[in-house]
Amino acid sequence: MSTSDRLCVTPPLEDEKIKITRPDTIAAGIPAVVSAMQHVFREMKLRQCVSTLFSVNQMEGFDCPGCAWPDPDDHRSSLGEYCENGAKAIAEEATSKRVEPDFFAKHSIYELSQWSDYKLGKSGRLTHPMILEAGQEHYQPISWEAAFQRIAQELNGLAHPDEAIFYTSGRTSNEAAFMYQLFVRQFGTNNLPDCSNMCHESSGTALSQTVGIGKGSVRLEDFYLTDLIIVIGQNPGTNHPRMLTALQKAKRAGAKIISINPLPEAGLERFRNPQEISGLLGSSTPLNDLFLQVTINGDVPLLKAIMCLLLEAERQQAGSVFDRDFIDAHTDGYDALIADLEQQDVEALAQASGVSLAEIRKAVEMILAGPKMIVCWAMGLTQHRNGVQNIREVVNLLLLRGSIGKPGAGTCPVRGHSNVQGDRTMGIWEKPKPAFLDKLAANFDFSPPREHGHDTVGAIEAMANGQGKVFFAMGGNFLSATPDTEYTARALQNCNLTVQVSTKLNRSHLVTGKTAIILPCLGRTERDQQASGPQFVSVENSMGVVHASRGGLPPASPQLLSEPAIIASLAQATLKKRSKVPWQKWIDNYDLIRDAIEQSIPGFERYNERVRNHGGFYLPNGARDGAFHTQNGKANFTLNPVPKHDIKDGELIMMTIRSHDQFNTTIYGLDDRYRGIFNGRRVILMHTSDIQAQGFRPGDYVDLTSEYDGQIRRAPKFMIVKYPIARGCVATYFPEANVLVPLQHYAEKSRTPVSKHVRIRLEKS
Ligand SMILES: Nc1nc2c(c(=O)[nH]1)N[C@H]1C(S)=C(S)[C@@H](COP(=O)(O)OP(=O)(O)OC[C@H]3O[C@@H](n4cnc5c(=O)[nH]c(N)nc54)[C@H](O)[C@@H]3O)O[C@H]1N2
Ligand SMILES: Nc1nc2c(c(=O)[nH]1)N[C@H]1C(S)=C(S)[C@@H](COP(=O)(O)OP(=O)(O)OC[C@H]3O[C@@H](n4cnc5c(=O)[nH]c(N)nc54)[C@H](O)[C@@H]3O)O[C@H]1N2
Ligand SMILES: [Mo]
Repeated sequence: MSTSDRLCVTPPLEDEKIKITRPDTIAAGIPAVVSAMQHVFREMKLRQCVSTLFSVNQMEGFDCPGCAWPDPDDHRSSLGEYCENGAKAIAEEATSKRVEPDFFAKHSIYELSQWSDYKLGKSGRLTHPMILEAGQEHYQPISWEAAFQRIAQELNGLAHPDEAIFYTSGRTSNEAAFMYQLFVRQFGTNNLPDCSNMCHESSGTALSQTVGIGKGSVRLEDFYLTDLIIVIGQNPGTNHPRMLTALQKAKRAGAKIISINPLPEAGLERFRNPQEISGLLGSSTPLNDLFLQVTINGDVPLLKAIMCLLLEAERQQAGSVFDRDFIDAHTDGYDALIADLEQQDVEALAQASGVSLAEIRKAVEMILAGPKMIVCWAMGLTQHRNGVQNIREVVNLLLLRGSIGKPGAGTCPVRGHSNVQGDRTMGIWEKPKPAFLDKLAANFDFSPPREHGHDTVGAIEAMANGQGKVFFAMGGNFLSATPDTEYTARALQNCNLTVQVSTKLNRSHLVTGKTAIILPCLGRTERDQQASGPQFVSVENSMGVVHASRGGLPPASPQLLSEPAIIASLAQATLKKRSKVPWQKWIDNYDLIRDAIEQSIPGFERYNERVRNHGGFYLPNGARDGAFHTQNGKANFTLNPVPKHDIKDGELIMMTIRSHDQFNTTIYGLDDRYRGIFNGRRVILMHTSDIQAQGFRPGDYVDLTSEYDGQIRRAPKFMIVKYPIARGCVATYFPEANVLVPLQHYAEKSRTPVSKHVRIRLEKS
């Protein structure tokens, strides 16, 4: 379906007056504060702004609904542990604008689908449960009770529970996530795809196999003890701005930083800390000591080249480079790795990586300068066909240096959504471990389904071929976040019922199953009042700290229910006497949910007591302590071949990335300040020589096509922007370019879509 049809399934084309300036080389500082304040004051009343911004990420406050970067265990800035993009996330949720029933009476879904994602989001907070009856064009109000009955009826009418799919986005609290997976399993399915499938699934898969835990191993303190931080495939200046403060502190403590990226990202060049007076006055800290401009997906050859050169140095002086004691005592597969490295041709590796051997030698020198190293990464490594291998190669490097399981060293996959890690800990997973299911069976007296469920790709396929009939989403924007938008739209439209638990309007509310329901819920910033008094929820950050989050604002509407309350009501309506869980009691007092979590999941001993401690508590982490809970009890070296790409003449490699003014599919604004792109999003960043070679000029408009398995996908009208990106590589924004990402191409083993590696061609628009 194209944008000219009645229902627009992709972000519509608009007349954008795009302005281009030189990319920034300094992140944050005054412009960040100004930008944050503009967003906040546009959305919120002044009185609320001040108290809300001051309580973000404070010990007694709420967890920032932005990213999952951890808060300092001890000292927290009195300004609020705040950052520009955190402030935007808060303004987005705490907006004073409302989407009430008369909004839907006025605007049909067809009309709304012609609105940009930006305009949809800016309409305000959803206030009432709404239903779109089959064949209708307008949502109408429905009572909560009637909504739960309709969903229950549809679910109970299915031939098999596996015909229902239950998606989760990563903002859901631990309490809501635990209840949700329990309800879904009591209903009878493991169809629990989540945003993690599109995000750090490759990290979880690789780390579980190699070091025995699918999470990172470092704490924030390790940044201040380390010799070297490698930031690879990640753009912290935009996506984890508070990480820049940690990098600055690390540098002041003597660490060096290498960044590896096809783009020179401003956030890694220099940083003005907006929380320091000197930063506001203009003094900036250089962060990067070395920038390696790798080609898209050139990371395996680059890391291999580094290891080959390390091996060379080790050969010159045995024991001086590799940590043999650690390797002998704690690892498996060393000899095979060395044999593999010996087969490699370093020149060819450098060539494949796009980085010169001279630059790679500089990196090797920096690695050799100290024994402790941390590697941080995000979507630049995970969203590739060889995403799992990318991360296993990172682990190989750390293991050779014995740089894990000790202070100042280890793995740091930087998580995306603020509780995506906690949701997985709570059992949101389509492939649950038998031991976890055994616990649920014993504690809640039922037989959980044992067969694995659908992940995100599997869920889209199931809906497309008619096996998935009910789609329920706990948050998120499934249509726009997943690949192959037009195919996914048809899959969703194939369902009998789609239900979205949401705070804000998005395209998934408009492109729906035959019947659609919106259940509006409380956000992080809001007070959650239940029978026993005000409640708090808890979340787990990127470094495995579980802590409380308490909202302080009055709810956006008196109609809103909390996510736990929605799940409890739905579970009661659907399962009736089939469930022995005291759903209502859990809602009256969330401590009882936490007691149930404590009984079911290791690491949550004395949950209610410890979550009330300042700053919360750390979950156990074997890799952090040097204990590798893999099948063989060792940390495992792995062999990861250099990926081969069949790039045809004229094709470019496209990565889909985030602008500075978005949170995934939520568009805060139309600027990408650090990259010097203003007032528009349909741009394609290209190297000047590629622009020339393709016969275009900066400012020209092109249509993008991708061809996979004989099918051509098309995204019209992108403006060419000259940018210092690696040659042969281009960048566009997600979700505008998602139509080009083929559903059937995903990472081996983790099935994460290849959103950072799409072969495309350009045509004059
Ligand atoms: N403000 C804001 N914060 C966010 C989000 C947001 O949208 N907005 N999203 C949240 C979520 S869910 C997530 S997962 C994270 C995402 O955080 P990031 O992973 O930082 O986000 P991306 O924009 O996808 O950027 C990926 C980076 O990888 C680089 N890259 C792409 N391909 C390759 C490659 O092949 N090799 C290497 N070495 N680098 C590559 C890109 O140039 C880019 O700098 O951020 C979270 N925080
Ligand atoms: N091409 C391409 N595609 C990608 C990516 C990419 O880099 N490139 N990145 C992928 C990644 S890393 C991720 S994590 C996914 C993200 O996928 P999702 O998590 O599905 O998408 P979001 O845009 O984060 O979801 C935003 C919606 O969540 C709802 N929401 C916000 N707060 C709350 C809340 O507190 N409760 C509830 N119930 N709802 C809430 C709002 O209605 C909002 O419209 O996208 C993936 N898709
Ligand atoms: Mo993510």
